[in-house]
Amino acid sequence: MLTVFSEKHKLRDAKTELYGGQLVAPFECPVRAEYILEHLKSVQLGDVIAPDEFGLGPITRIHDREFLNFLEQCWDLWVAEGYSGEAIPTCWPARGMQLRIPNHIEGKLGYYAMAGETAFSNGTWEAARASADVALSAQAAIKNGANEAFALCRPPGHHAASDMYGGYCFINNAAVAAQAFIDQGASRVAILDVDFHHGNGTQAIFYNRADVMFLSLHGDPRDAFPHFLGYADESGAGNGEGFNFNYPMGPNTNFTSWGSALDDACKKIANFGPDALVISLGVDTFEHDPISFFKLTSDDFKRYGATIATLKLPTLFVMEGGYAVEEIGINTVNVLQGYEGL
Ligand code: SP5
Ligand code: ZN
Repeated sequence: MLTVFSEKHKLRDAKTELYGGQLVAPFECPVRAEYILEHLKSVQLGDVIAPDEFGLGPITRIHDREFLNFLEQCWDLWVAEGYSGEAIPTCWPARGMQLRIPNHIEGKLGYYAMAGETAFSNGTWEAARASADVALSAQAAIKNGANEAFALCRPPGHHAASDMYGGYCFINNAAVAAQAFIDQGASRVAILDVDFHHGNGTQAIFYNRADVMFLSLHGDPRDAFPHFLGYADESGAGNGEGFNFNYPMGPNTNFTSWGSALDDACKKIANFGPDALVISLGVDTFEHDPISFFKLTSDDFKRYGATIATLKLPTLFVMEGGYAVEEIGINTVNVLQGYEGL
């Protein structure tokens, strides 16, 4: 399987994450991508190529211009205030307040952020753009005839919506790639999100659309981040009614129940008959993940990769979360090798 990878991911290297009332070293860190790359090279999964540059065009098909301008200017505006730490929002437009975009950076951060754990740091915008280029390059490889490809994206994307960042995500790489398939002539695309966390950004982006089906297996929002989306009764709206499927699951969910949810999701994908499948691939479902509560084993990742392959669809794997860094390489590559039937 072809992998696309950019060294520019290293530019996303925040020093802080707000966790448990303290500023800690971020769970979403550069070594994650390095360990995945190292492991897929060691098993000779296939060629590893650098991405092409696609510019902002395909990104603006998903994200608002003003939001992208904010991401581009965020660090400079923050530094101009004279702050010495990283940019973390402290004030949000909560119930009953105005949804107008403030001038001041503190207000802009609150307006555009969906969560406060994600600190905006120098280099974040450049890394996020390169991450989208990685997804678009892997998508292009499939458009040009490859049956499958792995976009080793970092930072991840599935929590980012058209005008919202957070949950370690800035640009929704999977959504940008799915839209690229549509813009190049695909009639239907399915996005299957197997990250531990609900893909709230991806769901929101396609919620009113019938051409992109979204399915997500995740920790129940009553118990898990992002807490405010991902319930089972969110089925789509307008034209998109019946094209959104959520499978929330509780603490200690193992492969028996998780695999049943996957089987059900795969049936829905097969009935939908998409031209391409995008997998939002997070391996934070792992039993030893430090911030999640599912109990998948390293072998389970291989098993579900094989299940995804039974759909026999052109398949783009887009890297999302996974924070047990010692095992992130084996777990990620197990999905890809399971898909390849190894
Ligand atoms: C892409 C992705 O996986 N983003 C996840 C962002 C989660 N950030 C918030 C984590 C809050 C964790 N609280 C867990 C308590 C465990 N003791
Ligand atoms: Zn996650």
